Amino acid sequence: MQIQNQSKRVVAVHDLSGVGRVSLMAVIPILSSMGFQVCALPTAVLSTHTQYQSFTFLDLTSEMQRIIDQWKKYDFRFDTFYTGYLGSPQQIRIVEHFISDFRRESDLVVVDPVLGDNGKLYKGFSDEMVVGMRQLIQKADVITPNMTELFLLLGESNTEHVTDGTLKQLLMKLSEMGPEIVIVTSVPVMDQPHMTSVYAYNRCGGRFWKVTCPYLPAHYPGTGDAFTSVITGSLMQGDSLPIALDRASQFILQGIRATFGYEYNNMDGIMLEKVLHNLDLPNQISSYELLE
Ligand code: PXL
Repeated sequence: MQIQNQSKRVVAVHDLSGVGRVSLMAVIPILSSMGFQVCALPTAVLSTHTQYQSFTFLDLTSEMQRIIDQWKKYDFRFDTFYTGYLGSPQQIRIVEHFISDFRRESDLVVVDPVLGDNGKLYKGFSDEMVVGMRQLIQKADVITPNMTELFLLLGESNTEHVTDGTLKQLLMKLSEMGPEIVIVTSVPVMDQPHMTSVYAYNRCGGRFWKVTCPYLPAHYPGTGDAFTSVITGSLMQGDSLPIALDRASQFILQGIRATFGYEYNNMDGIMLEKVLHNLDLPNQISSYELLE
């Protein structure tokens, strides 16, 4: 028997923004700290993320296909496919083909459908991206939209406050489009402006989960990328869905707390390097709830 004790491999399809701790600059340290080999398929190189006033943007669409073709020659295998910020509808199609071509039945596909936030599409994105993303999530096992992305994917208009009952319906509707697990982040808590929730639905078993965390009044880009990276690592290491939710929510809270006390430009993201070591520890607190 050959002992299979190598690190699991995750291919990360995200942009590389030099400054701001988003996308690959968050994904690589987090998943490496959790003990996985990260293989990067960069979608673009930017000077900073797009929430800075100006930035450079080098589109890598044609290079992506060349990289994939080389990987095919070497017959590389990945245990997990994890996609985030994609630069164009054409890139979405390349990634769809890449996943169809390389994935084996037991592999995990995580799609963070990065489209927008605070009710708006990100700069440079059009409705065509939304249409493309609806296609891509059909291939996913797990998706992690925020509230804005949830409504965009469903083609419904943003509603400020949704009840638990409505949110459950929305999660089930998204899951019917393909993914077995749907996790929605940054859900406001009614009458509690200092709290925020994450809701999740697992179609296998039909259960809904919720984790509620304190909300600090600051916006940091990249928290979505860090959240989904911890979810991905946690599922790769065999954690249950509610444990993965706990782990990811607590990591983000630790990151925000580590950063919030400094006089600081929030555009620089959360200080991941101060909290990465926490990923090695067992879960300290359990806060998940089963939604009845
Ligand atoms: O964190 C999402 C993200 C990823 N990549 C780029 C971004 C953003 C959000 O602003 O601009 C380039």
